[in-house]
Amino acid sequence: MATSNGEQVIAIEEHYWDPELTAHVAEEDRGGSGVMQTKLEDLFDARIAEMDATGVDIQVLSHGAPSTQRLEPATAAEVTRATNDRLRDIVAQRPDRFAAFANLPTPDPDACADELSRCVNELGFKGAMIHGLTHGVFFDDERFWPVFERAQALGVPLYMHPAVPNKTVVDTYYEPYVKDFPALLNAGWGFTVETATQGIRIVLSGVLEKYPDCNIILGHLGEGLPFLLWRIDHALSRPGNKSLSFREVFSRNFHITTSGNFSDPALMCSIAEMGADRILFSVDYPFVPNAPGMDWIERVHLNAEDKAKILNGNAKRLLKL
Ligand code: GRE
Ligand code: ZN
Repeated sequence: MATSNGEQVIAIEEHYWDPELTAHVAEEDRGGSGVMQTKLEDLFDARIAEMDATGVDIQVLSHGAPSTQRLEPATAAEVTRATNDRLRDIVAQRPDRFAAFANLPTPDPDACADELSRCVNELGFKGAMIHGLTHGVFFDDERFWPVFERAQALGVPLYMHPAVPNKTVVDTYYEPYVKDFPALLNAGWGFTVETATQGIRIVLSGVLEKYPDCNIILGHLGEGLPFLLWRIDHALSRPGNKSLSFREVFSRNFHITTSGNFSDPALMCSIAEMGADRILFSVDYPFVPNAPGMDWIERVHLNAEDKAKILNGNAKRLLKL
């Protein structure tokens, strides 16, 4: 295991599916079927064999999109608690290979902060992951601010993951192309637009002024935001806009991961904007296989110190692994 020069490999956006949770999610909202479903639901055999074969030491497990974000409000808290308990049992079987991010019952905002505390304090989880909007509401909504407060108090990060966009967005932006290019709605583009928007809205909301030690993680090398940071920052500083340094907040509160974006130029841009201390390795298994991610990070042109931070050091610090 590990890389060829012995560096431990921690991958932090690695998905699974809980069949009992999936039963509560509408079929068109589920992000996979067939072979993908088999891989998502396999936790121990094919998954660990592929980790062994490619050198991934630890997967920080998270549910696939949309996780618990589209549950009915009345049952969200209960279904989410049961899902998190089962995830704890999975990690407990292989604590040497797995850690976990909590699912939060966002359809019932008042239940989220306490579930985060329970997951961190009692189940040993390392943070939480949110998948897109909750019944049309972004996570920067003030109803979710207690989660930012709690994450800061607990010292754990909140990972903003994509989900398939709202129907109105799909119809207006993508509809004529979806039949021939279904991935346009997810990793091909729709995911990126929605999650970059979520990241920007979190900065604009002011929640990170109130909870300045709260850490936010974005996957896919920051959903394009490092590349656009200068332009966003410059435009939002023009007269007529409220006073806010977008760059300052983004650089202080955000970390990004390499999930599903194994691009040398995109990584170089991200390091130039954010620094190697803010970049964490991840694959996005099983939507993306481990091998291309591991091949890429092995050969990418970085000094050994920065590579070690990206492969494990930053994750150990941010997730307290
Ligand atoms: C992902 O995490 O990358 C993902 C999903 C669901 C569908 C497609 C996809 O979670 O790429
Ligand atoms: Zn993912």
